[in-house]
Amino acid sequence: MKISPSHLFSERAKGMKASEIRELLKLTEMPDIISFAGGLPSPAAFPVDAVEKIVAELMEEKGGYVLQYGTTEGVTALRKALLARLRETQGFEASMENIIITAGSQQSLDLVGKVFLDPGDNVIVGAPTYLAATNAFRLFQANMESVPIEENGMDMDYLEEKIRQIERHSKSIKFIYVIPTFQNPMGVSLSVEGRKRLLNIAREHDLLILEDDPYSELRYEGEKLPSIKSMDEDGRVVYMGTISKVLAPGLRIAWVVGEVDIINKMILAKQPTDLCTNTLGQHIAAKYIAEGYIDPHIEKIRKMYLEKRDLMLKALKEKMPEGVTWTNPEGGMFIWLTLPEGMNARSTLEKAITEKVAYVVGDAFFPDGTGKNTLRLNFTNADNEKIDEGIGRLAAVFRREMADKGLENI
Ligand code: PMP
Ligand code: G9A
Repeated sequence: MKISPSHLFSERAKGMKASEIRELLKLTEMPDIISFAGGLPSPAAFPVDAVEKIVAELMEEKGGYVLQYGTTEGVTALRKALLARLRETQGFEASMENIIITAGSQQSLDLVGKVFLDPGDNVIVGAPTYLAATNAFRLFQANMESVPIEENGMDMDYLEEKIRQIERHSKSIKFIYVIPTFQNPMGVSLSVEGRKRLLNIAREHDLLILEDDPYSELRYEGEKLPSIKSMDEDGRVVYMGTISKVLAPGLRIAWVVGEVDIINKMILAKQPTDLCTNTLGQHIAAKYIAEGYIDPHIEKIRKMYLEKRDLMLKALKEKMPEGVTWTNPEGGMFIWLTLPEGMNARSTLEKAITEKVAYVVGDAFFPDGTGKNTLRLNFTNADNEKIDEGIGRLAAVFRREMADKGLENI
């Protein structure tokens, strides 16, 4: 007879829950489903030929060296190439001791959790926010306190009040987690004024800001916004970037830039996890950036994704029933839909899946489980010719449900 190990699991393990995105990924890998679910790049956006050439060159030039273990902080050539690029694209200077390479921003979130969070600590996040970030912080038994996200990003008045409220109860807040540009899941961005105010609030209350920035280079229109890190005068911003959305998530390469003491703790936290990030992937990324492949590539995928975004917005406009509203993102990968009050995006998802189209339910992104009538659509992954078809199927599901609930005349 096999043992039942449940009584042996740690308190931490008992609280774990599956990512709704990861669960859906299994389903949406089925070939006949049109998936607007996972935040996946288009497979057509991967630079297969350039990577093939780079790998051949690396083997020729460096041989087994690129297959060896590396340091925990990451390959020197990649850290140098990234620092130069961050200076150019994000407007901040940092030194080699300020950067660590991680196995994806997901690992960066986990390491931040390991380094900063004790059970019962409070973390301030958006409502909604990236669900795998809150899952990562919850693993350290932290408590999520949420602040509404609006058209211009996090509501700063609400944030100030929320912090005061928590401090009145003498509770510890460790950091504010934000995705300031083309936020996941809503696609909205925090305004310049909002960024300045966020920094002032963090300064006043002596909090860290965790700036998660996978999407800022995927801008299709509008004015570029400064990174919060570029305005940080006292080292309270921990900046996280990744190549997942602009090059390839399969390489699992990302970085954290922050004060030396923070980076050193993250190095220590990473050692027991995986010793180092995959060396070959780091060398590929380093060459891809240092040899100038990256900019023309991003230019190319911006055009590709702009077209996809516009196809989805057009289809939504043409097909969605009255009463359904959505965001109009200037970049990134997501459009956020709000169904009429009284609708439940979880029950419509079941119906959508029978119609072979998928999205991620909105309530999964709300730390308190609200947002039942919301959902997230990814527009970068599906083939262009499938976007219109998929939105048509979704619109039919919503229209039927609204009729069943007597909500069609909103
Ligand atoms: N943060 C945000 C906001 C994301 O959207 C994602 C991926 N969807 C990640 C972190 C993780 O990215 P990766 O681990 O691929 O770098
Ligand atoms: O595949 C993943 O889990 C990454 C995608 C994230 C997202 O859909 O936001």
